[in-house]
Amino acid sequence: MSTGVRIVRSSCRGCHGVCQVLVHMNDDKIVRITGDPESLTSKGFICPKGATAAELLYHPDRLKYPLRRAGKRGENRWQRVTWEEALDEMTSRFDEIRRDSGSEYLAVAQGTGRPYTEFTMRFANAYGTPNFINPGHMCYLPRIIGSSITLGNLPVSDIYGFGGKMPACILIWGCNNTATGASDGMCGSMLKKALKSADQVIVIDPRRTSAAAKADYWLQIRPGTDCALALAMIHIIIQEDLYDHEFVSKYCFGFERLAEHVRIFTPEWAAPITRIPAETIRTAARIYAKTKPACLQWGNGVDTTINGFQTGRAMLILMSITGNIDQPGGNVFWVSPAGIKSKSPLTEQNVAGGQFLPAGQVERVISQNKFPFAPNCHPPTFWKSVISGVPYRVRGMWIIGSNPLVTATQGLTIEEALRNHLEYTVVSDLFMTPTAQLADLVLPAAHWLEQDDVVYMHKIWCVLSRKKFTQVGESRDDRDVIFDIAHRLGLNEAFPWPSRYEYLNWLLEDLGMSFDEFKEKDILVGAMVYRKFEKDGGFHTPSGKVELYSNVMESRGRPPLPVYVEPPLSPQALPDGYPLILVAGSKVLEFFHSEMHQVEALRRMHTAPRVQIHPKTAAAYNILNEEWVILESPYGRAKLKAQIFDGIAEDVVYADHAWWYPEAKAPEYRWKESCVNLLAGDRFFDPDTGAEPLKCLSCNITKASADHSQKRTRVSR
Ligand SMILES: Nc1nc2c(c(=O)[nH]1)N[C@H]1C(S)=C(S)[C@@H](COP(=O)(O)OP(=O)(O)OC[C@H]3O[C@@H](n4cnc5c(=O)[nH]c(N)nc54)[C@H](O)[C@@H]3O)O[C@H]1N2
Ligand SMILES: Nc1nc2c(c(=O)[nH]1)N[C@H]1C(S)=C(S)[C@@H](COP(=O)(O)OP(=O)(O)OC[C@H]3O[C@@H](n4cnc5c(=O)[nH]c(N)nc54)[C@H](O)[C@@H]3O)O[C@H]1N2
Ligand code: SF4
Ligand SMILES: [Mo]
Repeated sequence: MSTGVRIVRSSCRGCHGVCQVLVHMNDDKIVRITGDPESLTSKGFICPKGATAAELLYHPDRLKYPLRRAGKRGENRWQRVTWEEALDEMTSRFDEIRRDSGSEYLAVAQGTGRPYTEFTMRFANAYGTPNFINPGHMCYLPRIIGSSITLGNLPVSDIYGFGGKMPACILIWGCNNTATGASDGMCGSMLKKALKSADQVIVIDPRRTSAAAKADYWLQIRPGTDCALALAMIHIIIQEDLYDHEFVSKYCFGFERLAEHVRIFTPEWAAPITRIPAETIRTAARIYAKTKPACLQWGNGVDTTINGFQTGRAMLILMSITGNIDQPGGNVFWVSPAGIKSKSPLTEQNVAGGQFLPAGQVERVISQNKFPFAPNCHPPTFWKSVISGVPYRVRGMWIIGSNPLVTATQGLTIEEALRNHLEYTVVSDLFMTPTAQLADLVLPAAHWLEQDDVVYMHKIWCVLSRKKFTQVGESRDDRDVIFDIAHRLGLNEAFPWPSRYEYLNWLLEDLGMSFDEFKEKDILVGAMVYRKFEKDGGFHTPSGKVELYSNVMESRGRPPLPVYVEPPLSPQALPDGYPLILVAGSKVLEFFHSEMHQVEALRRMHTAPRVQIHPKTAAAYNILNEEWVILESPYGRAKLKAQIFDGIAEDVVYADHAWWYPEAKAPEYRWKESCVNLLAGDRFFDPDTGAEPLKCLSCNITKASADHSQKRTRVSR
């Protein structure tokens, strides 16, 4: 039946998603996707990933049906099977593992937060395995957990003006979402608008990002030293009496101890560590404290250092002592729409505040984890244990939406674990990837244009609709597959709904609305209230106050006040031969980590993995713009294309992460060629969260044409 030309609203999931989009259809075919000018969340913005989503959806290489391994593992020989056969096989293998070895012998892994997140953890817990793996330890979770123990909730930049005020000062710290599209539920284009109306903009980034180029102050920090900067700013704000006395005395816990703690952390102390002049640190601290309201927009640059967790805590202290918490134009706690149920019911809110884990899992996981605040297994440690068999060798694994060979560190260890040690691996993905190639069963997952959904994953003030427009092959929503497997394994208590359709209706039932009715509304908005702590009896922390001095940290024998630790993999700490500081990957506009490299339009915009290098350094190393070079660390190497860029310090280079070549020959797709994560070590982790210091490694750089495998160029500084 012809349905003709029509335009339907939905919400994009090209990244973590927040933009409402218009999907232009001609009969059953999606012909174009554009921004929705009437959207409250994104006001018409769309980035290239959103605009080209149909190219990914209809890409000829999409997985279209379940595939069972036919040859040896990793040989790229596959046999098409029906969903029924695939589900039967998984059920019997998962059941056998549970029965013969115990449920901890199955691991469940997911990639970054995606629609499946609500059920992956639930499935792991219902099945009974603590071996739940995801990249959260180095992404967002450190900030969420830090917020949870300090404030009881995650503070977000208030840039929509709901309270009648826009931020007068914006401090962007290790975040680049104005250039990359969106992050952590915030549309970069909306932040850009807020930057225009702010009186003062300060950007703290080792690179001159587009926001830094336009800012009033760009603090070109030495990678990995943010905690020192934050401590010095706290020092100035207290020493110069710029803090909010009323808020501190009424609502903060441990101010005196904080003041005593930061007494020695002067700007003169921080300057040589951070390479930011002491006077600039003073100026930044004064502007941030005096310009009200001020919001601090942090990002993943904060998480991925050896003390990212403490750094986040220091930033929360800055927001708090300046009185910017839950004030219009400051850092606020969004109010979600009333009446919609939590996405993962029958759960308790975990230490990560806002993220929901199934009841019981929190303490159990923590008790097994050497990183006291991480609510998941530590991936590098987990992968090693698969090979060593210590404390036991996990037998099976279900990897949903992750390409860890390329996006995690230790890709070679993961390859070995998948190829030679795990007995049975299932991978759910949209495409064959280097990781999926090592599976025993591969399941075709649904793209966001193939999903009906109630969307409110990141903490945001609204809930959006997402609609299923089409279906390529036999792709299925991950959650439907999790439902099926859970029911087959008898996990009905944790999965009481007959199917995801009933589940979506159940989420909305208290509103008296069905999912079909919700699809017509497209957005539900929460009624924002500010200064909630005045009426709600304070903050959801042990003391009921903002814990500048953290009781939770103290109770776990960890430093209750933030301390700075020197990056352990800096050139200063390593043997000769690796003189450059390596920022190993941040997000880029055109791709989502290892995703979308199949899309020609995006590859035309970003043709190769790039390494940014200062002109003087390039000259010293005799490297030309657009020339292929080899980056090498004590742990590995990668080939990238030089991009001469004067917005980076002379001894710092920045490299794109998560590259592989989907167009290259299977099963490897040349993933080992340009994967900068192979340069990360495996010895240093944030002691609280297990985060890896990806943004402050060290390396050497040489021309790719040099005979590299024979000798390593030694360059003195
Ligand atoms: N060097 C360096 N490394 C990093 C980072 C960095 O900044 N630098 N960032 C880190 C961060 S913050 C994160 S979150 C991780 C991300 O790590 P991952 O989540 O592993 O990365 P992706 O490449 O986004 O996703 C992996 C796969 O999921 C598939 N996929 C996409 N959507 C779906 C879906 O709905 N269902 C299923 N089943 N599959 C889907 C994609 O096709 C892709 O193959 O990487 C981390 N790695
Ligand atoms: N287009 C696109 N959007 C994405 C993603 C994607 O892959 N592509 N991924 C999503 C995910 S999973 C995440 S976690 C978010 C993260 O998005 P963001 O929070 O923006 O994090 P990053 O892009 O990793 O890094 C942000 C900035 O930190 C800077 N930086 C690096 N090292 C340091 C340092 O030591 N100190 C400071 N102050 N800054 C440093 C980098 O130069 C970069 O400009 O983005 C999400 N959005
Ligand atoms: S920023 Fe993210 S949500 Fe917005 S259009 Fe781009 S990919 Fe989609
Ligand atoms: Mo992330």
